Amino acid sequence: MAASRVDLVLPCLDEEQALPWVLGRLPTGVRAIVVDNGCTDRSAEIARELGLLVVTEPRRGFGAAAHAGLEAADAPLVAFCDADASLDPAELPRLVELLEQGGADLVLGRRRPTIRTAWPLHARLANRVLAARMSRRTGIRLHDLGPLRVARTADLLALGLRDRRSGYSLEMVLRAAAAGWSIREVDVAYAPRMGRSKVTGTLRGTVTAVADMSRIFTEVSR
Ligand SMILES: Nc1nc2c(ncn2[C@@H]2O[C@H](COP(=O)(O)OP(=O)(O)OP(=O)(O)O)[C@@H](O)[C@H]2O)c(=O)[nH]1
Ligand SMILES: [Mg+2]
Repeated sequence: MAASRVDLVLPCLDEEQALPWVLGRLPTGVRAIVVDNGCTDRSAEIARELGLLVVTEPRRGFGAAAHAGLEAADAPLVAFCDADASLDPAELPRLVELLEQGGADLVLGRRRPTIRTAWPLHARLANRVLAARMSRRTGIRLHDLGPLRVARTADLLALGLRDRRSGYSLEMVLRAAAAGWSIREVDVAYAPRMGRSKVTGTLRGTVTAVADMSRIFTEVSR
């Protein structure tokens, strides 16, 4: 990959335990944009000490953080990755290659758990139901929501994503498909997160995610 072809958005809510590993895994040509979503730990300091770009987004929510990162991106391609060390940024070049050479417009990392405990059963089942619904809606066979993903920055901004909570990733897939984008999947490793779980490991996180995603299916027209 050429220098700084990809800006990698890392939405971050108290990930000081995971961040050093994640930031040590950046491939050449990838610039990290750490979005501080109201961290009360040392996440933002860790990123600043490494000389990285830190964007502050005080409005809570995965979508608010991810979108603030997208708006700060200026490389031709933008990628997203959880900052909890469950996904490995070193796998990004394969996604980028498929986008650039395979004619895809959005490449999603299909999570393949490294060990059983990486992906709790209820979360895996919920994701399977979600993937089936996404496939039916988009007409594209999809297996995973794909939190590690890459697309063209300008095109993504033009999609006009509106969700600022847990529906953001789904809205991106549905609006991309509705705009006629080619969406492809690549297998990526999924390891147990470092630090405290916020979504799949908590009742509140799971309920919010299900509610937000159901709303997105209703709101985004075919
Ligand atoms: N859940 C959540 N995550 C946020 C928020 N803002 C930023 N993030 C970051 O978004 C990424 C994804 O969130 P995770 O908490 O890993 O969500 P998940 O992978 O669905 O579930 P767990 O890993 O089980 O918590 C992480 O890097 C978070 O730090 C927010 O308001 N809520
Ligand atoms: Mg996670």
